[in-house]
Amino acid sequence: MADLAPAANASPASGLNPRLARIAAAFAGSDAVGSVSPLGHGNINTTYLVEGDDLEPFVLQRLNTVVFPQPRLVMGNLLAVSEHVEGRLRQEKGGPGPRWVFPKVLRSAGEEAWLEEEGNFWRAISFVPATTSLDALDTPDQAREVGYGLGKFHELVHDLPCERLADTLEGFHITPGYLARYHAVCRADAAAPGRAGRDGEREAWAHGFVAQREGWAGVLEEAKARGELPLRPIHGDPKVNNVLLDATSGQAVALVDLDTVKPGLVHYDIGDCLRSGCNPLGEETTALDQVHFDLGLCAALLEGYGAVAHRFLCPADHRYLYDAIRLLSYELGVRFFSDHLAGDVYFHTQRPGHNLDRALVQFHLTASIEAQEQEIRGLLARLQEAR
Ligand code: GN1
Ligand code: MG
Repeated sequence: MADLAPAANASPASGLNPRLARIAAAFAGSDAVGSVSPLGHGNINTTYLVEGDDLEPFVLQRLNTVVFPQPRLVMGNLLAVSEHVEGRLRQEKGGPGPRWVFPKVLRSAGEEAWLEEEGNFWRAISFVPATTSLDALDTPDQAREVGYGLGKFHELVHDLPCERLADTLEGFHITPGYLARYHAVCRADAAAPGRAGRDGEREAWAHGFVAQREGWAGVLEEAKARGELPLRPIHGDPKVNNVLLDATSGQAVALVDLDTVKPGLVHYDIGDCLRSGCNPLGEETTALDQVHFDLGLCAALLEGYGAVAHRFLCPADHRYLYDAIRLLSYELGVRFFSDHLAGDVYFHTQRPGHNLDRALVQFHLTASIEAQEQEIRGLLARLQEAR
């Protein structure tokens, strides 16, 4: 992916990159910007934390407009969801339940919710202080909180009509579409010369893994087409490090990374959260033989989710939850593998073969989910009974 903005570390001795400082200042009102430092390690957008002596810290992000070709619509969705959730949170205020924060969109000097500069699209949102985020979970308490966080988010948005949200990322989580792209990439790849990071043996294994499951991969889209599963507002990317946990109590307080909020199936979110939360080695590991889906974390995550989910899940939703967990892991594997074969054009990578490594992690995780199907179905049955 072309990355045209200067890197944050290309800064002068003062430590402040002048261009980033100028862009950050547009969202900082009259307060001086002290520092702009890289935040997190997303695979798509570029994110910074902006701080200053008198400044409320905020998150500055350059949206990847190759992935999100209509960034104004992304902001439209974010504003619609935040208005809805703010209303819901105002009603709840003073009521029971733990603290919950919805990050606020900041206005630029031009009073817009974004800044367009030299072909780049920038926006800023409030920073949620005194929180941590984890790339992988290792205790049931953490998993329960992550599950609760996703459930809380779904509960807050489920009554926002989908018509108020645009489809900002066509084809997102439509597994048959990713498979069609995989086949197109395979055809082009067959004619392309070798590149660094290629590994014939591991690629052949991955091709076989994809092929064996293709017949089943339309399961959620078919249920959606039959009218069994309704569209609802979803987060789109609720992997564990997008759930912020209070630094002291460990309780979930916010979901961040809201660019993928749009109409979809809650199954995409539930599957994505579980494939991420129940993989204790995390999606960047290279210890493939140790990759596994952890049932203890799964039980706790579903327990946290179930504490709120009974307010909006319907019986048909429950029928497809096992498939969702298996599918989202498989789908992400197909996406990483296709990107590897296409020459790493979508996900940011740090080394040749990085996307192949990531794909194999997801395929090993899928195999571990399949090997534990009965146990996972047992845990899902408990979720259905939860009240
Ligand atoms: C991407 O950029 P990031 O890390 O928030 C991707 C998700 C994947 C994730 C895997 C818009 O999210 O779908 O699950 O990488 N986002 C998009 O780490 O494609
Ligand atoms: Mg994301």
